[in-house]
Amino acid sequence: MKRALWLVVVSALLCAAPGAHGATLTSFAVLIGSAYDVEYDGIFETLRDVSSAPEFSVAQVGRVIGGDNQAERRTILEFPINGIPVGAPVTAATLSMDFVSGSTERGVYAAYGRVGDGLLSTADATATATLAGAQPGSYQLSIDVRAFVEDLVAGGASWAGFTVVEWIDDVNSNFEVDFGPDRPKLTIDYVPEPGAGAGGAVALAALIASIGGGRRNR
Ligand SMILES: [Ca+2]
Ligand SMILES: [Ca+2]
Repeated sequence: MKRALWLVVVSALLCAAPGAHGATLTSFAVLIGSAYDVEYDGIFETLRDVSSAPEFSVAQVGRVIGGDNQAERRTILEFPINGIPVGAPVTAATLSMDFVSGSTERGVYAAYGRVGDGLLSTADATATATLAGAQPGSYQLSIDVRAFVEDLVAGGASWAGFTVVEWIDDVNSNFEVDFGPDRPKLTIDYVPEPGAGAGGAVALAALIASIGGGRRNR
């Protein structure tokens, strides 16, 4: 769990990137899991938590029919977004994943959104009521999830949850879960409200001071 805490701190620090009129939060996935439905019966009975995977590791998403490795695999991601003031307008939000192997040039990837809770569960795998965005397969997946994230921010959510599904049979793809820049991430551009923005900056400065970091603003 040390690494998870570290990611929370890094995610918070990275939010200090104000543009001319807005700010950007880059939140790396703190929680990453793969849920498995071996019998294709819609019940995801197995959950693999790869949030603290080694230096370089991969997780899978996809649906394999036949062969020795059958299962439908769905990816569960949760990102902390509590650095954004409640109700701030969101001008852009992108869910990024870096695929390293598989059938990513054939599939279509759908990201279903949900309010996160800071926990991985098999129930997250079937939380597909809200389609946040979709994109044809690519090794560099960048799904536009702006409208969904704006709703989350309006509702004061602390975590953004996504369940990623590959929409084609007989494929499976591996994406990177490394603790580097290619870890799944959620990038959010938002406009701080006049009051809330200042409060956020003060809170961030307090956080930096509390960990003895001291980053200098130019
Ligand atoms: Ca099953
Ligand atoms: Ca969850």
